[in-house]
Amino acid sequence: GRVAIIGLGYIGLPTAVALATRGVEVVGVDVNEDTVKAVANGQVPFIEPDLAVGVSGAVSMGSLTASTVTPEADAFIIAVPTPFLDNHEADMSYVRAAVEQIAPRLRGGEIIVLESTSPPGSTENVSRWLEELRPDLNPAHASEGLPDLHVAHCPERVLPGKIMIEMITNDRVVGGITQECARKAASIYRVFCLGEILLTDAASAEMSKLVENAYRDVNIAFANELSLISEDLNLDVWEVIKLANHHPRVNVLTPGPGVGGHCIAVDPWFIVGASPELTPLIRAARAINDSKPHHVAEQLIVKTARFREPTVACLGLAYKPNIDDLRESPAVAIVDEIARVLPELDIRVAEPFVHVLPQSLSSHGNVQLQPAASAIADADIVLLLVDHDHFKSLSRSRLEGKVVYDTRGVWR
Ligand code: SAJ
Repeated sequence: GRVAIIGLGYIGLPTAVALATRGVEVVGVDVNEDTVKAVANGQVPFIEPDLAVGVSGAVSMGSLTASTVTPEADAFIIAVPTPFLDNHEADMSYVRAAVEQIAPRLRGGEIIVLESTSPPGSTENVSRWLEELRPDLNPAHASEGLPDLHVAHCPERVLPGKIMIEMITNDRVVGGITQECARKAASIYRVFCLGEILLTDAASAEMSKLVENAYRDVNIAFANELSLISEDLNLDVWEVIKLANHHPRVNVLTPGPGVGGHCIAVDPWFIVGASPELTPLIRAARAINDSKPHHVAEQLIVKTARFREPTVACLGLAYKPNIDDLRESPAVAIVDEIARVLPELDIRVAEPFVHVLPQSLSSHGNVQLQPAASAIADADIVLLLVDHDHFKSLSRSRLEGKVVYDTRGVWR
């Protein structure tokens, strides 16, 4: 059968490749014409290891095509963004728009999977929307006697930077509006998933995904709080954590300049939104991780006081190592704050994965992009923000005589 994947981003496109390279006819759908054009030509509009070769292979095999129009299909996978709004609620408008595109194509019998990370109750909402838009069909809990639709949630859980591997090897949770929906939806993932496929109800699937990212957020917050305590007590947090982690039941994560990306800093809020009175720990973790970039900027600003006309090298802008993704990156927020507070400061930014500064930084007159080696050579202060391999491989002798602020513990 044919699978239509709505949304050709970091999740939709790799999923399209995973299916298409195994012989499934896949139509990738996106509202962005440039994205559709790129994919139709076998190209990838963003960097993710091994994805480009997969897309060009699947397109030349003829199993992957791209369109701005949702076609008829046997299964639909919704992989559109669910960003959060200022009030920390999820913006479900892209999901709603996808459902409106899908509804007129349905004949009965189709599988509709929501992959986008969504607040509790969202899959149920999708099935209600379908019920509203197509009263002639039965999205699994309407009146009997109508042709069935099979609605399920299968949250993505791949790690950016390792998507193509984790897409195949990770276990998958598939939660259906009914058990039959879960079973049907699982059949799509069996095509490429070598991990276990765990069948459950839609609400448990939604919550399990949010719990995974909240778990990580809380644990990173613990590490970040330890870094603040260690600074206060004049201890090396990396040494403390390394020692503690020798205990067989302790595994403290790594402190850093803050938590970026579009998942870990967002998803915990969906749990808070669902149970506002019962989430003090999850909120505290969010607050600690969100305050870390400001703390780093403040500390850096203190360090500049001992120089007359200091130059600062800021290494890294991405939200984590070895990827080009700047979304919600603490590094960008930190450089922005420093440049704003000290407009006279000479700031050199090195980011091997980008060729132009993001608008939020280029709008400051005092920030320029430079290769790492020369940025360091010109600098009085070196601020390491991202643990890219590229920076780890730089010779330590370059740092001699400079004030070093290493937020990732790379040079300790
Ligand atoms: N970070 C730390 N210390 C750590 C680990 C991470 O400061 O010990 C920071 C990173 O530098 C980064 C942020 O946290 O700024 C998030 O990075 P990440 O690698 O932990 O996670 P993401 O956002 O790239 O991907 C997560 C993954 N979730 C989990 O590991 C539980 C991924 O599997 C999910 O699919 C993804 O969210 C998603 O899309 O939800």
